[in-house]
Amino acid sequence: MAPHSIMHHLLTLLTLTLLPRPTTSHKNLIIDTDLFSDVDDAGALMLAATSPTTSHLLAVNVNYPSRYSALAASAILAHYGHPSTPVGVARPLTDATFFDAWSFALGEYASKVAFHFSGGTLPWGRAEDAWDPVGLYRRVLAGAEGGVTVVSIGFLENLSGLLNSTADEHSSLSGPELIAAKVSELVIMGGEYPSGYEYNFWGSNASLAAHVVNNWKGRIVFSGYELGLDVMSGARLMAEGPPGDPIRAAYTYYTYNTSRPSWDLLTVLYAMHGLGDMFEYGNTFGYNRVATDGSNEWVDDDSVRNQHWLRLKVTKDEASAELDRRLLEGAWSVVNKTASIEQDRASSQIPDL
Ligand SMILES: [Ca+2]
Repeated sequence: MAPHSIMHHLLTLLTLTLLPRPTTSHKNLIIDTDLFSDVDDAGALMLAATSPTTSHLLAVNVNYPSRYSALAASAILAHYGHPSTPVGVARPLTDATFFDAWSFALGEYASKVAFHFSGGTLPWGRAEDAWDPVGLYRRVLAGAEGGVTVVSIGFLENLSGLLNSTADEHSSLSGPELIAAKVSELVIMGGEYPSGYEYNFWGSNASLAAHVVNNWKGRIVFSGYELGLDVMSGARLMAEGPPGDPIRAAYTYYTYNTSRPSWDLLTVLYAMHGLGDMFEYGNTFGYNRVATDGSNEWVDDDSVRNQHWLRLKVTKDEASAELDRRLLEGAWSVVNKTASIEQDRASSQIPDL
């Protein structure tokens, strides 16, 4: 081996050693979702619920007040083996169902998933039993062992309520004190980077989105509109997923067999696994500022080091393929062990004994 190739070999080894490894430790997750007007929330919930070793799904809060959103969240959790994970929902509850009055291309899925896959802590007709989201945050955070990652893939009202909360039966700490003690990272799908005007910040109550982002003291990582827009997923799940799978059904009801952008799936993937091989930070310092109209702008302040926005480190096609693989694997993982073993055999060429 020539000296330069030895050096090349050593550098390769060094590089491999320095690459961030996917974490195998358990992460505590709370997901805050507007499971209603887009189906990527449903896919993201499935990824979190079926992650084999890396997440503890402590609670799901729904920030859109439709009773069907809460019931669908409960149904999805139950289907993927989390029948007792508590669900909170914003009040007052409504009977709203999604109608695509803009493009007429998309269909409603929340009520259908809630009805056909009824289960968990909120079976069909029992949306009123859902937790108050702020109470649920406070109870779960107070009782959590180790840090909790909060993932926001919708509107920010519930988190604004948590920030405003005061001592109660769950904890003697105020909202900000409880966050400082227990939340290790807040991951937000919202905004556009370095600046823009994105739905999750303006679509419900922009001043409350501004309240959360501008006042949160701990670490925040943002997943922007541009990150997931061209990463399409769902087609493989619809084509190759198990017939009785609720997320396959949701994608079919919603998209009519076309892939969707993957904003919430990428956000949950980062929350569970960190940067891994798929993501990098788009900045080294600075912070996000949200205006009261919901627009956002990155402020280049080099004294602030605990806020980042994400960029893809792989191509959009590679990210799509990885999400499709995970959706399919998650869907099949709960059907039966035999199916998984058959898939493993087929993919790894293990001969039948
Ligand atoms: Ca969402």
